[in-house]
Amino acid sequence: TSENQPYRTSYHFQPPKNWMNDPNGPMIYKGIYHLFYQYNPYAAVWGNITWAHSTSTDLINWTPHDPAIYPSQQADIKGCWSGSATILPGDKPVILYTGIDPQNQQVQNLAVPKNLSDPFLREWVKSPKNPLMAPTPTNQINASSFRDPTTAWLGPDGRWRVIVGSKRHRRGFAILYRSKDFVRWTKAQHPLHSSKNTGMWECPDFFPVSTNSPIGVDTSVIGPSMKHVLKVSLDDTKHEYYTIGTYNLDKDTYIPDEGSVDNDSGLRYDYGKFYASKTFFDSAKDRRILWGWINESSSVAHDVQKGWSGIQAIPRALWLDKSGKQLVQWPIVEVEQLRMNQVNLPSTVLKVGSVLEVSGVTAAQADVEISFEIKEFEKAEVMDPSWSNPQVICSQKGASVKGGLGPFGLLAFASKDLQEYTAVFFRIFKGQDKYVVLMCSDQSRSSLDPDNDKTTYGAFLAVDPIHEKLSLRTLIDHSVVESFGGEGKTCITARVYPTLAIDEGARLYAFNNGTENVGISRLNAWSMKAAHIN
Ligand code: DQQ
Repeated sequence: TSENQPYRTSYHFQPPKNWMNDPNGPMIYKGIYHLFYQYNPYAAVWGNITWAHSTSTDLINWTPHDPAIYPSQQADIKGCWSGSATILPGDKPVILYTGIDPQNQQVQNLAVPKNLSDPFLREWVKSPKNPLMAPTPTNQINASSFRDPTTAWLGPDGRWRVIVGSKRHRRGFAILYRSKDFVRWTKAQHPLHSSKNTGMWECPDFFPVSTNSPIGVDTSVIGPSMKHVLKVSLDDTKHEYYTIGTYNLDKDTYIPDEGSVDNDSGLRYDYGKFYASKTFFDSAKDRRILWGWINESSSVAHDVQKGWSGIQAIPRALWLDKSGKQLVQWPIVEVEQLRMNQVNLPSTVLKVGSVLEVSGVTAAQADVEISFEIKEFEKAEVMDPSWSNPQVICSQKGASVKGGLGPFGLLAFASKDLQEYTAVFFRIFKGQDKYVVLMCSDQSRSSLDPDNDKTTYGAFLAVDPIHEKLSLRTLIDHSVVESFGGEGKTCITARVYPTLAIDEGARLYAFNNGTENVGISRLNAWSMKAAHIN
Protein backbone atom coordinates (compact mmCIF):
# COMPACT_ATOMS: atom_id res chain seq x y z
CA THR A 1 0.00 0.00 0.00
CA SER A 2 1.05 3.58 -0.43
CA GLU A 3 1.15 3.89 3.36
CA ASN A 4 4.06 1.49 3.57
CA GLN A 5 5.43 2.47 0.19
CA PRO A 6 5.20 6.25 -0.08
CA TYR A 7 8.10 6.43 -2.54
CA ARG A 8 6.89 4.01 -5.21
CA THR A 9 6.07 5.89 -8.38
CA SER A 10 2.62 5.90 -9.97
CA TYR A 11 3.51 6.65 -13.58
CA HIS A 12 7.28 6.19 -13.83
CA PHE A 13 8.20 2.69 -14.93
CA GLN A 14 9.36 0.24 -12.29
CA PRO A 15 9.07 -3.49 -11.60
CA PRO A 16 6.90 -4.69 -8.69
CA LYS A 17 10.00 -5.31 -6.60
CA ASN A 18 13.79 -5.75 -6.61
CA TRP A 19 16.65 -4.02 -8.34
CA MET A 20 16.44 -2.36 -11.77
CA ASN A 21 19.13 -0.47 -13.65
CA ASP A 22 19.80 0.25 -17.33
CA PRO A 23 17.05 0.29 -19.97
CA ASN A 24 17.98 -2.27 -22.64
CA GLY A 25 16.97 -2.91 -26.25
CA PRO A 26 14.03 -0.49 -26.49
CA MET A 27 12.21 -0.88 -29.79
CA ILE A 28 8.85 -1.00 -31.54
CA TYR A 29 7.77 -4.19 -33.28
CA LYS A 30 4.39 -4.71 -34.95
CA GLY A 31 3.00 -1.66 -33.14
CA ILE A 32 4.13 -2.82 -29.71
CA TYR A 33 6.81 -1.08 -27.69
CA HIS A 34 9.34 -3.24 -25.90
CA LEU A 35 11.41 -2.33 -22.90
CA PHE A 36 13.97 -4.70 -21.46
CA TYR A 37 15.97 -3.73 -18.42
CA GLN A 38 18.81 -4.85 -16.19
CA TYR A 39 17.15 -6.69 -13.32
CA ASN A 40 18.05 -8.69 -10.22
CA PRO A 41 15.26 -11.26 -9.74
CA TYR A 42 16.32 -11.95 -6.17
CA ALA A 43 17.11 -8.71 -4.35
CA ALA A 44 16.90 -4.91 -4.19
CA VAL A 45 20.63 -4.56 -4.81
CA TRP A 46 22.62 -5.01 -8.03
CA GLY A 47 23.49 -8.65 -8.92
CA ASN A 48 22.34 -11.80 -10.80
CA ILE A 49 21.69 -9.59 -13.79
CA THR A 50 19.10 -10.69 -16.36
CA TRP A 51 17.00 -8.88 -18.96
CA ALA A 52 13.49 -8.38 -17.60
CA HIS A 53 10.88 -7.53 -20.22
CA SER A 54 7.69 -5.46 -20.50
CA THR A 55 5.59 -4.33 -23.45
CA SER A 56 3.24 -1.43 -24.08
CA THR A 57 1.11 0.16 -26.77
CA ASP A 58 1.63 3.71 -25.46
CA LEU A 59 4.98 3.74 -23.60
CA ILE A 60 3.09 4.59 -20.37
CA ASN A 61 1.08 1.48 -19.44
CA TRP A 62 3.12 -1.72 -19.31
CA THR A 63 2.53 -5.46 -19.25
CA PRO A 64 5.23 -7.64 -17.73
CA HIS A 65 6.60 -10.79 -19.38
CA ASP A 66 9.04 -13.43 -18.25
CA PRO A 67 12.73 -12.47 -18.34
CA ALA A 68 13.78 -12.44 -22.00
CA ILE A 69 17.51 -13.08 -21.62
CA TYR A 70 19.11 -14.80 -18.65
CA PRO A 71 22.37 -16.68 -18.09
CA SER A 72 22.25 -19.99 -19.99
CA GLN A 73 25.40 -20.25 -22.11
CA GLN A 74 29.12 -20.21 -21.43
CA ALA A 75 29.15 -16.76 -23.00
CA ASP A 76 26.77 -15.24 -20.46
CA ILE A 77 26.74 -17.59 -17.51
CA LYS A 78 27.87 -14.90 -15.09
CA GLY A 79 25.44 -12.23 -16.23
CA CYS A 80 23.51 -10.71 -19.10
CA TRP A 81 24.51 -7.08 -19.15
CA SER A 82 23.40 -4.15 -21.25
CA GLY A 83 22.79 -4.12 -24.97
CA SER A 84 20.58 -2.91 -27.78
CA ALA A 85 18.09 -4.03 -30.37
CA THR A 86 18.47 -3.58 -34.12
CA ILE A 87 15.62 -4.11 -36.59
CA LEU A 88 17.07 -5.94 -39.58
CA PRO A 89 15.50 -5.59 -43.05
CA GLY A 90 12.22 -7.46 -43.30
CA ASP A 91 11.21 -6.27 -39.81
CA LYS A 92 13.43 -8.76 -37.98
CA PRO A 93 14.51 -7.59 -34.53
CA VAL A 94 17.75 -8.91 -33.04
CA ILE A 95 19.59 -8.12 -29.82
CA LEU A 96 23.29 -7.66 -29.13
CA TYR A 97 24.20 -7.69 -25.45
CA THR A 98 27.18 -8.12 -23.16
CA GLY A 99 27.64 -11.48 -21.50
CA ILE A 100 29.96 -12.30 -18.63
CA ASP A 101 31.75 -15.57 -19.29
CA PRO A 102 33.15 -18.08 -16.74
CA GLN A 103 36.48 -16.19 -16.70
CA ASN A 104 34.62 -12.95 -15.92
CA GLN A 105 35.46 -11.65 -19.35
CA GLN A 106 33.03 -9.29 -21.05
CA VAL A 107 31.95 -10.56 -24.47
CA GLN A 108 29.23 -9.58 -26.97
CA ASN A 109 26.41 -11.97 -27.80
CA LEU A 110 23.49 -12.23 -30.20
CA ALA A 111 19.91 -13.27 -29.41
CA VAL A 112 17.03 -13.53 -31.87
CA PRO A 113 13.28 -14.00 -31.34
CA LYS A 114 12.13 -17.61 -31.27
CA ASN A 115 8.88 -16.75 -32.99
CA LEU A 116 8.49 -13.59 -35.08
CA SER A 117 4.73 -14.02 -35.20
CA ASP A 118 4.52 -13.40 -31.45
CA PRO A 119 4.17 -9.59 -31.27
CA PHE A 120 5.31 -9.74 -27.64
CA LEU A 121 8.56 -11.47 -28.63
CA ARG A 122 8.45 -13.42 -25.39
CA GLU A 123 11.11 -15.98 -26.18
CA TRP A 124 14.64 -15.33 -27.34
CA VAL A 125 17.14 -17.78 -28.73
CA LYS A 126 20.87 -17.22 -28.38
CA SER A 127 23.25 -17.76 -31.23
CA PRO A 128 25.23 -20.99 -30.90
CA LYS A 129 28.15 -18.93 -32.23
CA ASN A 130 28.29 -16.72 -29.13
CA PRO A 131 30.39 -14.92 -28.20
CA LEU A 132 30.52 -12.98 -31.46
CA MET A 133 32.97 -10.42 -30.13
CA ALA A 134 35.62 -11.35 -27.60
CA PRO A 135 38.13 -8.99 -25.96
CA THR A 136 40.97 -9.87 -28.31
CA PRO A 137 43.74 -9.23 -29.00
CA THR A 138 44.18 -9.09 -25.22
CA ASN A 139 46.90 -6.50 -25.46
CA GLN A 140 44.41 -4.19 -27.16
CA ILE A 141 41.16 -4.76 -25.29
CA ASN A 142 40.77 -5.00 -21.53
CA ALA A 143 38.34 -7.88 -20.81
CA SER A 144 36.72 -6.03 -17.91
CA SER A 145 36.16 -2.84 -19.93
CA PHE A 146 34.39 -4.08 -23.02
CA ARG A 147 30.63 -3.79 -22.98
CA ASP A 148 27.26 -2.34 -23.97
CA PRO A 149 26.89 -2.75 -27.77
CA THR A 150 24.72 -0.12 -29.48
CA THR A 151 21.97 -0.43 -32.01
CA ALA A 152 23.79 -1.28 -35.24
CA TRP A 153 23.63 0.87 -38.37
CA LEU A 154 23.95 -0.21 -41.98
CA GLY A 155 26.51 1.53 -44.18
CA PRO A 156 26.11 2.18 -47.92
CA ASP A 157 28.63 -0.66 -48.45
CA GLY A 158 26.11 -3.16 -47.09
CA ARG A 159 28.00 -3.75 -43.86
CA TRP A 160 26.57 -3.36 -40.37
CA ARG A 161 28.44 -1.33 -37.79
CA VAL A 162 28.19 -1.39 -34.04
CA ILE A 163 30.19 0.24 -31.27
CA VAL A 164 31.16 -1.22 -27.91
CA GLY A 165 32.22 0.91 -24.93
CA SER A 166 35.74 0.52 -23.59
CA LYS A 167 38.80 2.22 -22.10
CA ARG A 168 42.57 1.98 -22.22
CA HIS A 169 44.21 3.53 -19.20
CA ARG A 170 42.20 6.74 -18.80
CA ARG A 171 41.13 7.05 -22.44
CA GLY A 172 37.50 6.22 -23.23
CA PHE A 173 36.82 4.29 -26.46
CA ALA A 174 33.96 3.47 -28.80
CA ILE A 175 35.38 0.33 -30.43
CA LEU A 176 33.94 -0.22 -33.90
CA TYR A 177 32.98 -3.60 -35.39
CA ARG A 178 31.66 -4.39 -38.85
CA SER A 179 29.69 -7.34 -40.20
CA LYS A 180 27.92 -8.44 -43.37
CA ASP A 181 25.70 -11.05 -41.73
CA PHE A 182 25.38 -9.79 -38.13
CA VAL A 183 27.13 -12.98 -36.94
CA ARG A 184 30.75 -12.62 -38.03
CA TRP A 185 32.05 -9.34 -36.69
CA THR A 186 35.44 -7.82 -37.43
CA LYS A 187 37.01 -5.16 -35.27
CA ALA A 188 37.92 -2.03 -37.20
CA GLN A 189 41.49 -0.75 -37.05
CA HIS A 190 40.33 2.56 -35.56
CA PRO A 191 37.69 3.25 -32.96
CA LEU A 192 34.69 5.32 -34.06
CA HIS A 193 35.86 7.82 -31.48
CA SER A 194 37.92 8.07 -28.30
CA SER A 195 38.67 10.76 -25.77
CA LYS A 196 41.42 11.19 -23.24
CA ASN A 197 40.91 11.26 -19.49
CA THR A 198 37.27 10.22 -19.54
CA GLY A 199 37.65 6.69 -18.17
CA MET A 200 35.36 3.82 -19.14
CA TRP A 201 32.61 4.58 -21.65
CA GLU A 202 29.51 2.66 -20.64
CA CYS A 203 26.36 2.43 -22.73
CA PRO A 204 27.47 4.46 -25.76
CA ASP A 205 24.71 5.60 -28.11
CA PHE A 206 25.26 6.85 -31.67
CA PHE A 207 22.48 8.13 -33.88
CA PRO A 208 21.59 10.73 -36.53
CA VAL A 209 19.46 13.82 -35.92
CA SER A 210 17.89 16.01 -38.57
CA THR A 211 19.26 19.56 -38.80
CA ASN A 212 15.99 21.11 -39.92
CA SER A 213 13.21 19.21 -38.21
CA PRO A 214 12.30 17.67 -34.86
CA ILE A 215 11.26 14.52 -36.71
CA GLY A 216 13.37 11.51 -35.78
CA VAL A 217 15.14 9.25 -38.25
CA ASP A 218 16.23 5.63 -38.34
CA THR A 219 19.68 4.88 -36.96
CA SER A 220 21.12 4.00 -40.38
CA VAL A 221 20.05 7.23 -42.10
CA ILE A 222 22.91 9.33 -43.47
CA GLY A 223 22.44 12.48 -45.51
CA PRO A 224 23.16 16.14 -46.06
CA SER A 225 20.66 17.48 -43.51
CA MET A 226 21.89 15.19 -40.75
CA LYS A 227 24.21 15.56 -37.81
CA HIS A 228 25.23 12.73 -35.52
CA VAL A 229 25.13 12.46 -31.75
CA LEU A 230 27.50 10.36 -29.65
CA LYS A 231 26.52 9.89 -26.04
CA VAL A 232 28.70 8.14 -23.47
CA SER A 233 28.00 7.22 -19.85
CA LEU A 234 31.10 7.86 -17.77
CA ASP A 235 31.60 5.11 -15.21
CA ASP A 236 33.84 7.32 -13.04
CA THR A 237 31.27 10.02 -12.32
CA LYS A 238 28.04 8.26 -13.35
CA HIS A 239 27.26 11.23 -15.58
CA GLU A 240 26.42 11.13 -19.26
CA TYR A 241 27.81 13.48 -21.87
CA TYR A 242 26.94 13.92 -25.51
CA THR A 243 28.49 15.68 -28.42
CA ILE A 244 27.02 16.73 -31.75
CA GLY A 245 29.21 16.16 -34.74
CA THR A 246 29.84 14.63 -38.12
CA TYR A 247 29.98 10.98 -39.06
CA ASN A 248 32.78 10.65 -41.60
CA LEU A 249 31.74 7.72 -43.79
CA ASP A 250 35.06 7.40 -45.62
CA LYS A 251 37.07 6.93 -42.47
CA ASP A 252 34.23 5.47 -40.40
CA THR A 253 34.99 7.95 -37.63
CA TYR A 254 33.00 10.50 -35.73
CA ILE A 255 34.24 14.06 -35.31
CA PRO A 256 32.54 16.26 -32.71
CA ASP A 257 31.80 19.83 -33.77
CA GLU A 258 34.15 22.49 -32.55
CA GLY A 259 33.26 23.40 -28.98
CA SER A 260 31.33 20.16 -28.51
CA VAL A 261 33.27 18.22 -25.87
CA ASP A 262 32.71 14.89 -24.18
CA ASN A 263 34.32 15.65 -20.85
CA ASP A 264 32.93 17.14 -17.66
CA SER A 265 32.33 20.53 -19.23
CA GLY A 266 30.26 19.02 -22.02
CA LEU A 267 26.52 18.76 -22.51
CA ARG A 268 24.33 16.37 -20.57
CA TYR A 269 20.88 14.98 -21.30
CA ASP A 270 20.11 15.59 -17.68
CA TYR A 271 22.02 17.46 -14.99
CA GLY A 272 20.53 15.43 -12.15
CA LYS A 273 20.15 11.66 -11.90
CA PHE A 274 19.92 9.98 -15.29
CA TYR A 275 22.26 7.25 -16.50
CA ALA A 276 22.90 4.38 -18.91
CA SER A 277 20.37 5.88 -21.28
CA LYS A 278 19.52 4.66 -24.73
CA THR A 279 17.50 5.98 -27.67
CA PHE A 280 15.50 4.16 -30.31
CA PHE A 281 13.71 5.25 -33.47
CA ASP A 282 9.93 5.00 -33.13
CA SER A 283 8.89 4.26 -36.72
CA ALA A 284 5.19 4.52 -35.79
CA LYS A 285 5.48 8.20 -34.90
CA ASP A 286 8.74 9.20 -36.59
CA ARG A 287 10.46 10.30 -33.43
CA ARG A 288 13.58 9.36 -31.52
CA ILE A 289 12.84 8.35 -27.96
CA LEU A 290 15.22 8.43 -25.03
CA TRP A 291 15.03 6.08 -22.06
CA GLY A 292 17.17 6.61 -18.95
CA TRP A 293 17.64 4.97 -15.58
CA ILE A 294 17.17 7.06 -12.42
CA ASN A 295 18.76 5.45 -9.39
CA GLU A 296 17.87 5.97 -5.75
CA SER A 297 19.23 8.70 -3.50
CA SER A 298 18.49 6.64 -0.40
CA SER A 299 20.81 4.27 1.42
CA VAL A 300 21.24 0.63 0.43
CA ALA A 301 19.72 -0.35 3.79
CA HIS A 302 16.64 1.71 2.92
CA ASP A 303 16.42 0.09 -0.53
CA VAL A 304 16.57 -3.37 1.01
CA GLN A 305 13.92 -2.39 3.52
CA LYS A 306 11.53 -1.04 0.89
CA GLY A 307 12.35 -4.01 -1.34
CA TRP A 308 13.14 -2.18 -4.57
CA SER A 309 15.59 0.18 -6.21
CA GLY A 310 15.58 2.17 -9.44
CA ILE A 311 13.02 3.72 -11.78
CA GLN A 312 13.02 4.74 -15.43
CA ALA A 313 12.52 8.34 -16.49
CA ILE A 314 9.40 9.15 -18.51
CA PRO A 315 10.45 8.44 -22.10
CA ARG A 316 11.49 11.64 -23.84
CA ALA A 317 11.30 12.63 -27.48
CA LEU A 318 14.63 14.13 -28.47
CA TRP A 319 15.75 16.28 -31.38
CA LEU A 320 18.33 18.86 -32.41
CA ASP A 321 17.73 22.42 -31.23
CA LYS A 322 17.40 25.14 -33.90
CA SER A 323 20.82 26.46 -32.85
CA GLY A 324 22.34 23.12 -33.87
CA LYS A 325 24.38 23.31 -30.69
CA GLN A 326 22.37 21.16 -28.33
CA LEU A 327 19.53 18.65 -28.12
CA VAL A 328 16.03 19.32 -26.85
CA GLN A 329 14.01 16.76 -24.90
CA TRP A 330 10.34 16.62 -24.06
CA PRO A 331 8.23 13.98 -22.26
CA ILE A 332 6.39 11.88 -24.85
CA VAL A 333 2.88 13.26 -25.49
CA GLU A 334 1.35 9.98 -24.30
CA VAL A 335 2.04 10.92 -20.68
CA GLU A 336 -0.56 13.67 -21.05
CA GLN A 337 -3.33 11.05 -21.17
CA LEU A 338 -2.82 10.70 -17.42
CA ARG A 339 -3.60 14.36 -16.77
CA MET A 340 -6.86 15.16 -14.96
CA ASN A 341 -8.44 17.96 -12.91
CA GLN A 342 -6.57 20.77 -14.59
CA VAL A 343 -5.83 23.78 -12.40
CA ASN A 344 -5.22 26.98 -14.26
CA LEU A 345 -3.91 30.16 -12.65
CA PRO A 346 -4.72 33.47 -14.33
CA SER A 347 -1.63 35.45 -15.20
CA THR A 348 -0.36 37.11 -12.09
CA VAL A 349 2.59 38.85 -10.53
CA LEU A 350 4.75 36.71 -8.30
CA LYS A 351 5.71 39.41 -5.86
CA VAL A 352 8.99 39.65 -4.03
CA GLY A 353 8.99 37.21 -1.12
CA SER A 354 5.75 35.47 -2.09
CA VAL A 355 4.91 31.81 -1.77
CA LEU A 356 1.79 31.04 -3.77
CA GLU A 357 0.00 27.75 -3.26
CA VAL A 358 -1.18 25.85 -6.33
CA SER A 359 -4.13 24.08 -4.76
CA GLY A 360 -6.48 21.55 -6.26
CA VAL A 361 -3.88 19.08 -7.52
CA THR A 362 -2.57 15.90 -5.95
CA ALA A 363 0.80 17.47 -5.33
CA ALA A 364 2.64 14.15 -4.88
CA GLN A 365 1.51 12.96 -8.34
CA ALA A 366 1.32 15.90 -10.71
CA ASP A 367 2.40 17.55 -13.95
CA VAL A 368 3.04 21.32 -13.78
CA GLU A 369 3.77 23.85 -16.50
CA ILE A 370 4.68 27.41 -15.58
CA SER A 371 5.88 30.31 -17.72
CA PHE A 372 7.52 33.40 -16.36
CA GLU A 373 7.58 36.84 -17.85
CA ILE A 374 10.35 39.15 -16.77
CA LYS A 375 9.96 42.88 -17.38
CA GLU A 376 12.42 44.34 -14.94
CA PHE A 377 16.07 43.32 -15.10
CA GLU A 378 17.36 46.12 -12.86
CA LYS A 379 18.07 43.89 -9.89
CA ALA A 380 19.75 41.04 -11.73
CA GLU A 381 23.03 40.30 -9.99
CA VAL A 382 26.23 40.61 -11.97
CA MET A 383 27.63 37.28 -13.07
CA ASP A 384 31.03 36.62 -11.60
CA PRO A 385 33.19 35.24 -14.44
CA SER A 386 34.70 32.75 -12.00
CA TRP A 387 31.28 31.06 -11.57
CA SER A 388 31.89 28.52 -14.28
CA ASN A 389 30.28 25.57 -12.53
CA PRO A 390 26.50 25.98 -12.42
CA GLN A 391 26.01 23.12 -9.95
CA VAL A 392 28.29 24.88 -7.50
CA ILE A 393 26.38 28.18 -7.86
CA CYS A 394 23.10 26.33 -7.24
CA SER A 395 24.58 24.64 -4.16
CA GLN A 396 25.88 27.89 -2.72
CA LYS A 397 22.80 29.89 -3.67
CA GLY A 398 19.99 27.50 -2.84
CA ALA A 399 16.31 28.44 -2.84
CA SER A 400 16.55 29.98 0.62
CA VAL A 401 19.33 32.38 -0.38
CA LYS A 402 17.72 35.68 -1.33
CA GLY A 403 18.81 36.97 -4.71
CA GLY A 404 18.25 39.79 -7.19
CA LEU A 405 16.30 38.40 -10.13
CA GLY A 406 15.39 35.07 -8.63
CA PRO A 407 15.40 32.55 -7.19
CA PHE A 408 11.85 32.02 -8.51
CA GLY A 409 10.20 28.75 -9.43
CA LEU A 410 8.37 25.84 -7.85
CA LEU A 411 8.40 24.17 -4.46
CA ALA A 412 7.50 20.52 -5.04
CA PHE A 413 6.83 18.00 -2.26
CA ALA A 414 6.40 20.91 0.17
CA SER A 415 5.03 20.29 3.63
CA LYS A 416 2.42 22.69 5.02
CA ASP A 417 4.88 24.67 7.08
CA LEU A 418 7.69 24.39 4.49
CA GLN A 419 9.81 22.23 6.76
CA GLU A 420 10.31 20.11 3.67
CA TYR A 421 10.42 21.08 0.00
CA THR A 422 12.31 20.40 -3.21
CA ALA A 423 12.88 23.68 -5.03
CA VAL A 424 13.20 23.90 -8.81
CA PHE A 425 14.01 27.45 -9.78
CA PHE A 426 15.78 30.00 -11.93
CA ARG A 427 18.19 32.84 -11.21
CA ILE A 428 19.00 35.42 -13.84
CA PHE A 429 22.39 37.10 -13.86
CA LYS A 430 23.79 39.99 -15.82
CA GLY A 431 26.57 38.55 -17.95
CA GLN A 432 29.11 40.21 -20.23
CA ASP A 433 26.76 41.06 -23.08
CA LYS A 434 23.64 39.07 -22.25
CA TYR A 435 21.59 37.76 -19.39
CA VAL A 436 22.50 34.32 -18.12
CA VAL A 437 19.79 31.96 -16.86
CA LEU A 438 20.70 29.42 -14.21
CA MET A 439 18.37 26.50 -13.50
CA CYS A 440 18.63 24.66 -10.18
CA SER A 441 17.06 21.69 -8.43
CA ASP A 442 17.71 22.10 -4.72
CA GLN A 443 17.17 18.96 -2.65
CA SER A 444 18.84 20.25 0.52
CA ARG A 445 15.50 20.56 2.35
CA SER A 446 13.70 17.73 0.59
CA SER A 447 13.43 15.50 3.65
CA LEU A 448 13.85 15.61 7.41
CA ASP A 449 15.49 12.20 7.09
CA PRO A 450 19.26 12.86 7.14
CA ASP A 451 20.04 9.49 5.55
CA ASN A 452 19.57 10.53 1.89
CA ASP A 453 21.79 12.06 -0.76
CA LYS A 454 20.45 15.62 -1.03
CA THR A 455 22.96 16.96 -3.54
CA THR A 456 21.76 20.07 -5.35
CA TYR A 457 21.94 20.08 -9.15
CA GLY A 458 22.24 22.94 -11.59
CA ALA A 459 22.90 23.92 -15.18
CA PHE A 460 22.76 26.95 -17.42
CA LEU A 461 19.76 27.34 -19.68
CA ALA A 462 20.18 28.74 -23.21
CA VAL A 463 17.17 31.05 -23.10
CA ASP A 464 17.32 34.80 -23.66
CA PRO A 465 14.91 36.07 -20.99
CA ILE A 466 14.52 39.44 -22.71
CA HIS A 467 13.06 38.05 -25.91
CA GLU A 468 11.88 34.57 -24.96
CA LYS A 469 9.52 33.25 -22.36
CA LEU A 470 11.11 31.34 -19.55
CA SER A 471 9.24 28.12 -18.90
CA LEU A 472 9.46 25.18 -16.55
CA ARG A 473 7.68 21.86 -16.68
CA THR A 474 7.98 19.47 -13.77
CA LEU A 475 6.76 15.90 -13.48
CA ILE A 476 6.25 14.98 -9.83
CA ASP A 477 5.75 11.35 -8.84
CA HIS A 478 6.12 10.39 -5.14
CA SER A 479 9.92 10.31 -5.05
CA VAL A 480 10.94 11.85 -8.34
CA VAL A 481 11.04 15.45 -9.58
CA GLU A 482 11.77 15.54 -13.30
CA SER A 483 12.15 19.08 -14.60
CA PHE A 484 12.37 20.53 -18.11
CA GLY A 485 13.50 24.14 -18.41
CA GLY A 486 13.12 26.32 -21.51
CA GLU A 487 10.84 23.83 -23.31
CA GLY A 488 13.30 21.00 -22.80
CA LYS A 489 16.64 22.71 -23.35
CA THR A 490 17.87 21.86 -19.86
CA CYS A 491 16.61 18.86 -17.88
CA ILE A 492 17.24 18.05 -14.23
CA THR A 493 15.94 14.96 -12.44
CA ALA A 494 16.07 14.42 -8.69
CA ARG A 495 15.02 11.67 -6.26
CA VAL A 496 13.63 12.78 -2.90
CA TYR A 497 12.14 11.04 0.14
CA PRO A 498 10.02 13.47 2.14
CA THR A 499 8.74 12.41 5.55
CA LEU A 500 5.92 14.98 5.88
CA ALA A 501 5.22 15.91 2.26
CA ILE A 502 3.95 12.43 1.42
CA ASP A 503 0.72 11.72 -0.50
CA GLU A 504 -1.99 14.06 0.89
CA GLY A 505 0.64 15.83 2.98
CA ALA A 506 2.38 17.16 -0.11
CA ARG A 507 1.76 20.66 -1.44
CA LEU A 508 2.86 22.61 -4.45
CA TYR A 509 3.85 26.28 -4.48
CA ALA A 510 5.29 28.88 -6.80
CA PHE A 511 7.79 31.15 -5.04
CA ASN A 512 9.92 34.20 -5.57
CA ASN A 513 12.80 34.76 -3.18
CA GLY A 514 14.39 37.56 -5.20
CA THR A 515 14.16 41.32 -4.83
CA GLU A 516 12.40 41.90 -8.16
CA ASN A 517 8.81 40.93 -8.99
CA VAL A 518 8.35 38.43 -11.82
CA GLY A 519 5.23 37.70 -13.83
CA ILE A 520 3.62 34.30 -14.20
CA SER A 521 2.11 34.39 -17.67
CA ARG A 522 0.80 30.83 -17.53
CA LEU A 523 0.44 28.15 -14.91
CA ASN A 524 -1.25 24.85 -15.60
CA ALA A 525 -1.13 21.95 -13.21
CA TRP A 526 -2.72 18.54 -13.40
CA SER A 527 -3.24 15.69 -11.00
CA MET A 528 -1.90 12.58 -12.66
CA LYS A 529 -3.73 9.27 -12.85
CA ALA A 530 -1.74 6.19 -12.02
CA ALA A 531 -0.50 4.27 -15.05
CA HIS A 532 -0.93 0.49 -15.22
CA ILE A 533 2.64 -0.66 -14.84
CA ASN A 534 3.64 -4.28 -14.57
N1 DQQ B 1 25.26 -1.53 -16.22
C1 DQQ B 1 25.42 -2.80 -16.87
C2 DQQ B 1 26.65 -2.67 -17.70
C3 DQQ B 1 26.75 -1.21 -17.93
C4 DQQ B 1 26.31 -0.64 -16.62
C5 DQQ B 1 25.52 -3.88 -15.83
C6 DQQ B 1 25.86 0.79 -16.71
O1 DQQ B 1 26.53 -3.40 -18.92
O2 DQQ B 1 28.04 -0.81 -18.31
O3 DQQ B 1 24.32 -3.98 -15.10
O4 DQQ B 1 25.01 1.15 -15.64
